[in-house]
Amino acid sequence: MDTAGTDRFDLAALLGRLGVPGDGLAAGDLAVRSPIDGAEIARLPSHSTAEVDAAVARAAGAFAAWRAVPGPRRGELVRLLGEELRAAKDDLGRLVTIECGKIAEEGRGEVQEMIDICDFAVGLSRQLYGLTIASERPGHRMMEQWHPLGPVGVITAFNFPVAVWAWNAAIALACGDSVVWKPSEKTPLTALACQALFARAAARYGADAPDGLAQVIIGGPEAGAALVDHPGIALISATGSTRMGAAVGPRVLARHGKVLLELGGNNAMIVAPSADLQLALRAIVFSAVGTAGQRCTSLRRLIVHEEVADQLLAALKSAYDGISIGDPLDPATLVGPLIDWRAGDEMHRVLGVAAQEGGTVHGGGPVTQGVPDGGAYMRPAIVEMPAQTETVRTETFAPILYILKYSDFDQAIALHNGVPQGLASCIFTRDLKEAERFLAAAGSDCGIANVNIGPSGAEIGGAFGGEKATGGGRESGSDAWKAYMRRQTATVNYSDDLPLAQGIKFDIEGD
Ligand code: UN1
Repeated sequence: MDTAGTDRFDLAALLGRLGVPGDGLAAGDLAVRSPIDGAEIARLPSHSTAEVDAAVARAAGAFAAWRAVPGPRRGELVRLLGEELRAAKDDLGRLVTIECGKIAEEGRGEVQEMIDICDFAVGLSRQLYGLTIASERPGHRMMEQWHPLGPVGVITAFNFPVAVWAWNAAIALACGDSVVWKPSEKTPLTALACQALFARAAARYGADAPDGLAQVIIGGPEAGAALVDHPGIALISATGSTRMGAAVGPRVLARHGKVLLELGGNNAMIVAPSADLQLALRAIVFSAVGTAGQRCTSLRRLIVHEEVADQLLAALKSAYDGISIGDPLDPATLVGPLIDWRAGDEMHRVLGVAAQEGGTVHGGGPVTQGVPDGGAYMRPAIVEMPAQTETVRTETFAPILYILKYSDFDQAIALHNGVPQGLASCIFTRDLKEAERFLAAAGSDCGIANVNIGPSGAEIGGAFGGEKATGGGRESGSDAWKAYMRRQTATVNYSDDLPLAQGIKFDIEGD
């Protein structure tokens, strides 16, 4: 099945264990490449618009049946999916590494994130509760109830090729919705593997899991657009760039659909003079170079107090020098390749612009020794910037960390919030007042704000998402499930009278 001729990753056996049928993986129009060496690993047929329509029709049928299944029974299917994921953790994690290039440890971590959200959704399936609200009318009861919403369209990015689907699918299924998933065209194999694991869970579950409950659409932007514009999709949950979100959002709203957007971040850390610098250093390195800087939560801006800037920068440079860059399947590697050379070239271009804007660039070039040929292996870069220029304000999906200095706390907050995006943020400080000011209304304007923790690597239990150009959506934990259900305010009159709200009198003849 390996279109390069040799099955260098033992992919056929891996896909076989995951339950992905071997036929049809080598003859399509969509070339799939491993970022490890840039060579082709599969060719999948893209779905046509007519096939997207057919999938949505199946999803509508599945929804009609699934919404009538009691919530806790729906949770049982998600529990079985979690079991399948536990059993397949190493295999699916390896496939994630082969297809998107993140290191093996992070590939497995991503599958763990799927297992965690399944566990969460199983509990949630017994907790889809609403409020009772004090009615102003005598003999009346007012309540809020939550009903399944409809087929959910999930559009995901290459960098978390499986976890973000699980955040959506586990919650949507528990909420009584069907799911149609359009993964990134760069990572369709992991999607087929998830689909196969879901099919295993559904086969164990029983007949009340209807056909078409979870489906995958393979293809590029046209397939995504067909889903976005389809009136049968009640909610589009889309993860990607701010540009993609600006295109998708209005199109869904124009057809009165619902939208949940997880778009770009430009995440910062403030390092205060009282910070534990050793702790900060570890958090910076993980969040700035982990996943090769390709998380939406990756650390991109370091806003450091001038008193500790030199010391921290020296420690950072030496930590960066020691980072092992190479084959992500090698357990000793901390930084794997970028997704492709387009991303590598873009990193190179952006560093050039940053230098023109007055930045001093450390690192950042391609790595050619000790790495597999063909992959976009780049040395992570640190860039000392004189100001928060347009380049700093723009998200580049690569391991570039801009350093800005500050002298007073208000200035640090102003720099921190002075970007279009608003996803993840953090401060390292031992000063309680600073920590609280960072978390207060006039502090960080982001959806995620941490104290003495880096911006990336959020747990599934909280709501995940951000403000401003990040799109405003929330998924995963907390009450993010409410986006996947429709809210109904219901009032019941158990009196013998018909009092009107607001005390309005509207007596008809004969009263
Ligand atoms: C993403 O990069 O799209 O908080 C998701 C994190 C992960 C999820 C990242 N739990 O870094």
